[in-house]
Amino acid sequence: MKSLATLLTLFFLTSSAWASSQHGIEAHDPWVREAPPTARVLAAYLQLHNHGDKMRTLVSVESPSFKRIELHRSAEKDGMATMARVMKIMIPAHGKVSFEPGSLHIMLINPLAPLKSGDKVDLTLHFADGSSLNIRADVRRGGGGTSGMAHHHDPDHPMGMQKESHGDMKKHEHDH
Ligand SMILES: [Cu+2]
Repeated sequence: MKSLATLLTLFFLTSSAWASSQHGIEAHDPWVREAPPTARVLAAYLQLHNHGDKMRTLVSVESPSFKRIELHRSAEKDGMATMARVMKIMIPAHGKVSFEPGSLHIMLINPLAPLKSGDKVDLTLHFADGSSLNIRADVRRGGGGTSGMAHHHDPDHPMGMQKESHGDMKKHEHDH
């Protein structure tokens, strides 16, 4: 009887540890911020941990739920919210990178169907070495309600996404 309990415990331990470690990159808490049903862009956030001995470079993200996906970084400059496209993101060996509101985010452009809290979004992260990582993000309400910063709009989605141009950060879109 005791051994059965041990076996069960082992089973649960292994099945939860099995979750998302692949190629040394682990994705923590992937989520997509809920937006009004008419929104043309949404933002996804997560933390990427690199458990490997080599630096890894995230170069693109794909999803069956969106037409196009870009990597973006938001910043505040002289009180103005700015956003720039980033062509690659390095995750140092044994390091991590956080995608979070007001900073790095995965910009999901042109949803094929409206998404609401509780929905799931499948994302495939592609790395420079040709490997990829499949993750599933939860759609949920953003904000978190901390601190006195009550934003009435999402700082990561000003309108007119298509028009933004950031000559200096932008390289060719097809560099393979
Ligand atoms: Cu963006």
